Formats: sequence, structure tokens, C-alpha cells
Amino acid sequence: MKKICVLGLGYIGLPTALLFAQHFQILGVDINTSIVSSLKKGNLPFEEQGLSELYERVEKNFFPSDKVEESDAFIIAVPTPLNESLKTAELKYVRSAAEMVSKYLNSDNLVVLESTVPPGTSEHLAIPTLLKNGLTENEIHFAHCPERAIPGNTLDEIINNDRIIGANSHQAAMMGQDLYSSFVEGKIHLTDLRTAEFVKLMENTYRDVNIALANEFAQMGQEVGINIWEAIDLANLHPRVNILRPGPGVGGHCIAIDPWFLTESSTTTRLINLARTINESMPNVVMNGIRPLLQDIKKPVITILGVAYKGNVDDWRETPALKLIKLAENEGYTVKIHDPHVKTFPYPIIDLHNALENSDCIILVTDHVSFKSIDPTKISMKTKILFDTRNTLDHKKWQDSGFKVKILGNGNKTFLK
Ligand code: SAJ
Repeated sequence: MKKICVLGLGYIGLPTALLFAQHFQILGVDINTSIVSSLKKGNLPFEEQGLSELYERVEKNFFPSDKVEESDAFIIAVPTPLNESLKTAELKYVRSAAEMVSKYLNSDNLVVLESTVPPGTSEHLAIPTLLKNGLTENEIHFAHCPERAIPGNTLDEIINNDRIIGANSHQAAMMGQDLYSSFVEGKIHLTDLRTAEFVKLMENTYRDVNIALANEFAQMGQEVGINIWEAIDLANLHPRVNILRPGPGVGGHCIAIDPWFLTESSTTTRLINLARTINESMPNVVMNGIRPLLQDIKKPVITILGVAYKGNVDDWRETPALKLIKLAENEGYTVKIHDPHVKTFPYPIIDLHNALENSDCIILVTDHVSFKSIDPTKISMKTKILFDTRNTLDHKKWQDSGFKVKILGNGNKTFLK
């Protein structure tokens, strides 16, 4: 049985490792020893639909460790965070993973980089680092196979989405295709390394720009006096229009970051940076909507519902909630936070009852499905104000329960309702 070493057991590395473990012996490596030891006890480090069932099924083929060993293939799925002040990719984890692999690499092996990286990283940084053990460039079989899975539906998307594999040679491309077709049911498309890197970044940038447009429309909806949510639904009835949804900002480890990887060494981009600026300013837009609602209240207390970057996940990386909380604190508000999914966060997360007690205003930040079942008739707050940044609750029900309801992007109701 083939042995595959997966480096990085995070949101992508772990599901990928477990899917490979259906067919191969998997060494799952992470430098975080607490992740390794909890995986050894059968505890997964994060929530993801279907992951624990998969883990139980393939456990016998999956070996967590903090050390790399000789293997037939190495998959690098380590984080590539953004250096916030420079707006550039931090590639130290890719470099150190490649260094670890280089010690065990031979000319029969395949190395796959799954982490999202700026164009050129495979050729300029990853391959040269792997060469350190004395192999020549022709002896290295290298592929970039960026993940395309959406958190919350990761397994289904890793299996069923089409996959792009960029490679440094025809042989490496074939090896990559052979490996991934063990569980990928979507089509596999082959290309060169740099194109694969670029395509991945284009996908997330396209989404970011589309959301920025929706967010700009939302602000215009308020100015013009229309309900932008209805307007977007109506525009999307056009067969060639698909505007995404406004919100409190774009979070997560991908869409809020990847556009910067695309622009970091470009002098020609304008639109991409502007979209980032628009999306990053959405917590300010929310705060501008909240301020007049609380102006007559002494020492306002607000309740943030949801700090995960999007609905039904426990991931709060790059969440717009953090900026919103900071702005609210700077405004002098007391902030209480409830999120049924997020377990650890820089601010205390408290239960719903305590989060609402003595509060003046709820700001719904994350569209967790469970928030829809909150019964507004059972809520006792000091002042009943709801600001829904996701247009997700049943507003009539909340109004009927005495709440003043504001919705991001709703300048007014339509005449017919
Ligand atoms: N958001 C909106 N409005 C929308 C859609 C999303 O404000 O209409 C916000 C979300 O609330 C969230 C952020 O955008 O804060 C990003 O969420 P998302 O669901 O759009 O995307 P991610 O970051 O969870 O996953 C994306 C996906 N990329 C695309 O759809 C092009 C996924 O396929 C990628 O694999 C993933 O990034 C990644 O890892 O790159």
C-alpha cells in the first residue's frame, strides 16, 4: 500500500488526509503537538460536516505525528497567512514544510503543494527548497493542486468539485492526476504551476469583488431608499446576473486574504484593491447604522450574535466581527457576545440568555441557522433593537414582539408590502 505524508492537519489538510486514508496509508504531520495528541485520542480539532464519521472509518490507515518520514508522496497543506501590515503572503510555513520534506525526498516521489500561494511561489520558493537534499530540478516531481472546498461542506466539495493540477513536468502531472483521482469525482484539469496558482487566486478574488459590489449596492440602497435585498433578488432573475449578498464584511482565511496574494507584486491592479477596501469598511458601515439607534441611550449595551466569519462554522479567522467589536468598544458601548459554534475567541463568549440580559441592541453578524429559532417573544432586554446585517431573521415576528428592526441595506420597504 502506498504511503502518503500530509503536512498540515488544518481545515484542508485533515479532510484531505482522511479522504486519502480510504485508499492509502497516511502519515498526518503537524508541528502543533496538541493537535497530534488529540487526533491520536480520536478528537478532531474543529467541526466539519461528516468529518468525524470519516475519521472513524479510516482511523486504521491514519497515523498522526509531528515528524515527517519517507513516503511515496508528500502533500503540503500548511497555512499561508497574510502579513497584515505589508499585505503580502507569509510563506514561512511553506518553506519549513518543504525543508522537512527535502530530507526524505527521492526521485520517485511526488510533492504536492495545496496551500494557496502567490503566483511563482512553487518555482521560486518551494522547488528550490526541496532541491536542498541534492536532487536536481529534473528529478523533482512537483504539483500545485489548490483546494477549492467551502468550509461547512468541505468533504462534499473536495470530492465532487473539478480540480486544477499544475505541474513542473508531464510526469508530475500524471502522478498528481493518478493520486487525486483516488477520491476526486470531479474532473481533473492539468496545467502549468503558475497558471494553477493564478487560477486559485482568481476564483476567490472574483467572489470578493462580487461581494464588494453587493456591499456598495447595500450602501446605495440606504441612500436611495430601497430594500437592496429585494433589488438584488430581482436583478438576479436576469439570466446573466448573479450578484452576491451584502453583509458585515468578508472573513475567512481565503476570500479576505487571497486577493492580496494576487496584487502583492503587481503595479497595475486597481479594482481588486478597491474591492478589498470596500469589504474591509463594512464594519464601519454597520457601526454608522447602529450609532443613531443608540444615541439616546446612556451607556449602551450591545449583543453581538455570531462571531464566526460565516454561518454554521466555528471558524472566526479574519471575521469582520472583531473590527465591529473594537469599533463598538471605542464608541463606549459594552459588548456582550454569543456564538453557539465558536468555542475560543479573543473576547468571552457567553450563553444567549446572559448575552441578551440588560442589552439595548442585538447586532446579528453571523447567519447561523440556529439564530432563526430564537423566539423574540421570550427575550427580555432593556431596549428592544435588532440590527440584522444578513437579512436572515423573520423581521415581522421581531417587530410584532416589540423590536425596532433595522436591516443592513434596507433604505425602505417596497410599496406593495
Ligand atoms: N459572504 C458575503 N456575501 C456572500 C457570500 C459570502 O458577505 O454572498 C462572506 C461570508 O459571510 C464570509 C466571506 O464572504 O465572511 C467568505 O465566505 P464564502 O462562503 O464566500 O467563502 P469561504 O471563504 O468560506 O470559501 C471560499 C470559497 N471560494 C469560492 O467560492 C470562490 C471556497 O470554494 C474556497 O475553497 C475557499 O474560499 C478557499 O479555501 O480558498
